[in-house]
Parts: sequence; C-alpha cells; structure tokens
Amino acid sequence: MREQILTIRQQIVEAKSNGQKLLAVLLDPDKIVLENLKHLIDKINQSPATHIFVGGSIVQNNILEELISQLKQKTSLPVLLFPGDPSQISPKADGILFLSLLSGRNPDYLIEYQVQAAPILKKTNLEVISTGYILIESGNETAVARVSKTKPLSRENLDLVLATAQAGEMLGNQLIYLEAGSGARQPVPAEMIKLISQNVEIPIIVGGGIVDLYGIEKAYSAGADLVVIGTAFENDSHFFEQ
Ligand code: 1GP
Repeated sequence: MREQILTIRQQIVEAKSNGQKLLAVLLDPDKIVLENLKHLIDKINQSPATHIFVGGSIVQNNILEELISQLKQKTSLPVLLFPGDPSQISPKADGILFLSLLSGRNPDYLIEYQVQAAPILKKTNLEVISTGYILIESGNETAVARVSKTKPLSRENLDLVLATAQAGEMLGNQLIYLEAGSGARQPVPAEMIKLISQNVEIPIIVGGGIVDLYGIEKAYSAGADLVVIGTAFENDSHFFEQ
C-alpha cells in the first residue's frame, strides 16, 4: 500500500495525538549573517529541532530568498515562514504560518495583511496554516507589540486568554500560537499553557523568552505541542548541546 504523504499541519496534529513534542528554531533574517549560515545549519541539523521558522516583526535586509534557498539545500526539516507582514513571503519555503493577531484590535494584523497576502499565496505552492496568534504580557515591550501597535493580554487574565484561543479555534484556525514575544523577560506562564491546551483541540505553539532546557520542558509538560527557540540560539549556536 502506498504511504500517504502528510502535510506539515497533519504531521503536527499527528505528533500531538502521539504525545510527541516538537521544537522549532526561529531564524530572523535581520539577525543572520549569511557567511555564518552553514555553521548555523550544521548546528540545527545536529539539534533535536523538528521545524525551522523564518521571519521577524520587521525584516529590513533582503536575504530572505537566499536564506531559504540555503536552508532547503542543507536541511530536510520543514521550513515555515513566520512573517511580520506580506513582504516576508517566499515561494521557496514549504509553508507559512498564516497569522492573525487575535490578542490585538489592530485590523491590519487581524485581516488587512491577510487580504494583501492571499493573492500572493495563491500563486505559490506554500502550505498555508492558519494560526491564531496571541501575544501575552511578558515584563517588557516586545517587537510584536511595538510594530503591531497592540497591547498584549495580561498574564493574570487567564479567562480572556482562554476565550481568545477558543474564538480562534471556532474561527477555523488550525494552530494557536501563545507568544510572549522575542527576547521576552518572562515566558508564557505554565498554568496558562495548561489551561489552553486542556480546552482547545488544535495544537499549541509556545514561544518567547524560553532560554534553557528547563523552560522547554516546562512548556512541554504544561501542554505545549511545539516550542519555539529564537534568541537563545541566536546568542549561542551551541544552545542545543546543553
Ligand atoms: C518569537 O516566539 C519566538 O516570536 C521566539 O522567541 O526569540 O524569545 O526565543 P525568543
């Protein structure tokens, strides 16, 4: 019998149902020096990472295409765009987290950029994975809050975060991303991850401010299906050797 090839989303759903935990390395094109990329990719290939996310709140340099080409040549991990706006779409990636910033009330990040991106995405073969993106207060102002001109949801207001995640699921989002923001002082609280994961069916991504193995394990045991590591790997390419 021919084996069915699963989409990236289906693989994430399957991993969740098998209790297998996933790990994404986030590469921000603005923080990558192409000369170092081979070294970084070697480190990613030796790490337990299962996915590579590429993107940032604002990407000013123009290495995106080259970065993704090299990733596709040198790793077999799925490469997902994690864009701050429609200028960060590359047809060379495998897929895109099609984000809607559900924690904010800025229509640009709720629907306007998605309307701009849709015709561009239609011309690509990218797998589009609709993702409810929820920014949680983390002790410092993060780039997402600054660029999107939105306020994160309070760490204390678990009911509001839960209602937001459930609304995202009811709207048809395929993933929920609980985001403390890149370089966050405090990661998303474990009790919040637990509450959301127990009350929505779709897989939960957790990122922002996770800087060590303990933080990764804590997020997994609270119910995160996929953890994202950006800054800690940017600061130390040996991060995954711990
Ligand atoms: C940011 O969740 C990601 O969007 C990763 O955050 O850079 O803090 O690891 P860090």
